[in-house]
Order: sequence, then C-alpha cells, then structure tokens
Amino acid sequence: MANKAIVYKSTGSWYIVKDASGNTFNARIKGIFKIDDITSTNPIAVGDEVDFEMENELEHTVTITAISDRKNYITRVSPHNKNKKHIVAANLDQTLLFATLKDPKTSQGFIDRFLVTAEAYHIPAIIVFNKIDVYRKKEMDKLEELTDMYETIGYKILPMSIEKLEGINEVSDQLKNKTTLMSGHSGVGKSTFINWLFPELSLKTQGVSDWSGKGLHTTTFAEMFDLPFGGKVIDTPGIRELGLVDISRQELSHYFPEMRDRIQECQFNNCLHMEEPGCAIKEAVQEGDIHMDRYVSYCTILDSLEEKSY
Ligand SMILES: Nc1nc2c(ncn2[C@@H]2O[C@H](COP(=O)(O)OP(=O)(O)O)[C@@H](O)[C@H]2O)c(=O)[nH]1
Ligand SMILES: [Mg+2]
Ligand SMILES: [Zn+2]
Repeated sequence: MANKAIVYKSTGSWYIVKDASGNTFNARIKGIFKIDDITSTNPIAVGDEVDFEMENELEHTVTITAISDRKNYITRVSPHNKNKKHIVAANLDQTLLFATLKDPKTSQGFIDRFLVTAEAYHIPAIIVFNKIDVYRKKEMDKLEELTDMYETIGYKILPMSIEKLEGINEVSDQLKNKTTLMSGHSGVGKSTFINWLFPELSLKTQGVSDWSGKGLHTTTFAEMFDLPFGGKVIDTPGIRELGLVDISRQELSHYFPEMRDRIQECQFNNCLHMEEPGCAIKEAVQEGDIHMDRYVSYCTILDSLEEKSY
C-alpha cells in the first residue's frame, strides 16, 4: 500500500508534505502529472493528497508518485502566463473572506465577485468584517446593512476586531475540523488572525503603510497550518483575487443564490436578466426582493465576462 500524505506548502519545485502520523517531508515530483484536464502551471497544490515513496529517510526527502482526485480546487490566472491557470489550493471545506469597511475599505463589488467565484467552485463562503474597532457610525451602519443583505441570501456574516479581541472566538469556532482558505485583500488582517491562532508562528504582518500595494513584490506561496483544536487553515499571501475563470454569461446568475431560485420564472430560458421582457429577476429587484446593489454587481460582472462563441 502506498504512503499517503497531504501537501502543506508548495514552493514551486519542492513541496512540504505531512503523513497521517504527522511526519513532514520535503517532496518532489517524479514524472509528469496531468490532472483534471486543466492546463496549470503547477501540477500539485496545497491541500492535495499524494502518494509518496521514501527517497532518503535521514534527510526526510520523498518522491511524489501520484495525486488523488480532488474534491474541489480553486485557481487564479498564472502569474507567469495569462492563458494558464495556477491552482491555489485543493480539497477545501470552506473559505473565510476577510473584508474591512475602513483601513482599507473592501468594496461590495469585490465581495460579490469573490462570492460568485466561491459558488462556481462549490466552496461555501463565510464573510468576516474585521477591524470593527476602527468603524465609526458610518461604517457601523454600512455593516448592519451588508449583514442584513448577505444573511438574507444565506451567507454567514461575522463582525470581528482582532485588536480588541471581539468576535474572534466566534470566527475561530467556524474553523473547527474543517479545511479553510483565508481570503481577502491584503491589509485586512489575515496574517494577524493566523498569528492569533498560532502565537508561535509569527507570520509577517504588514504595516499600515504597506497595504496600499507599493513595494510588496516578494514572491510568496500558499501554506497550510494545523489548528490545535482540529482543522486546517490555508494562508495565501499575495493572492489578491481569484480568477473568475470559465464562467459563461449565461450561467452567471446561477452563482447568485437569490437569483438561482428565480431563474425558472423568467419568460425566456436564456434570459440574461438585462432587457428581456418577462424577467423574474428584474421584477424581484423592483419589488425589493433582490437587493439593487447585488443586481448592480451582477451587471458589472456580466459586462466583464466575454461572450462565448459557439
Ligand atoms: N485596528 C485594527 N487593526 C488590525 C486588526 N487586525 C489587523 N490589523 C492591522 O492591519 C494591518 C494588516 O494586517 P495583516 O494581518 O498583515 O493583513 P493581511 O494582509 O490580510 O495578512 C496590520 O497593521 C494589523 O496590525 C483589527 O482588528 N483592528
Ligand atoms: Mg498577510
Ligand atoms: Zn431574467
């Protein structure tokens, strides 16, 4: 029987894997892997389950000989080649989207685009609004409005301040016995949260002057950590946005849960919910049953998707 391990870190040519007994090894690939029929620039990603053979027991090096089927995976556009995909992580149970309404402000457009991606990959998303300690009335009102809007559609929203240790246990409770991908713009507190979960880790956090972007071009890799209370988290430093790959204009509304339920009621079965008559989606927007801001996000994303030629 083959030795099995999970990939915890990928640095390009070498991987760090851990077997069921908790032994870690430096691993590399032998041969060529073609997986899931996707052209990717990295054949194996964090979260992958692999078979391995011992290469050098003393040096803790092993050879990866096979990769198990993935439950799911997320990709982004390859940093090296725009036409290829880069697998960010595999076998996820959920993703925690970190957002902030101040310092910096996460736009609703970004959140909605992210949620569409998560829906398309069949990965449940939870949204954490961090840094509530710096919110003033304006941001608190917005938080309430967004919470109401997203909870109505079925997303879980958790307010948090790592700084003031508010709401932080409620967030960490969500991670128990699950594999969770940490997502969100840089500067929203992902590393700070991971450092709170694992005090011994001391991940580098970014100073407030850094999150505007400039000067942060260090090459970074996704990494997975075992939670002391059961479960795993994956940090993806440097990954700003997931790729909205392979979503057709026709299927976009299926990834808006509040639209998905109503699409059958549109007069035309290829309705894009724009100018078509008898559109149940537009009617629901007018009735206030679908939030106008979500519909605006839908239109913006639709606009950005290229018409597929058949
Ligand atoms: N005021 C406040 N600042 C926070 C909070 N959480 C994180 N920060 C700060 O936000 C900055 C960016 O945090 P970091 O963890 O590096 O963000 P990341 O890019 O998402 O990993 C750092 O200066 C943190 O100290 C919070 O709850 N409140
Ligand atoms: Mg970070
Ligand atoms: Zn319609």
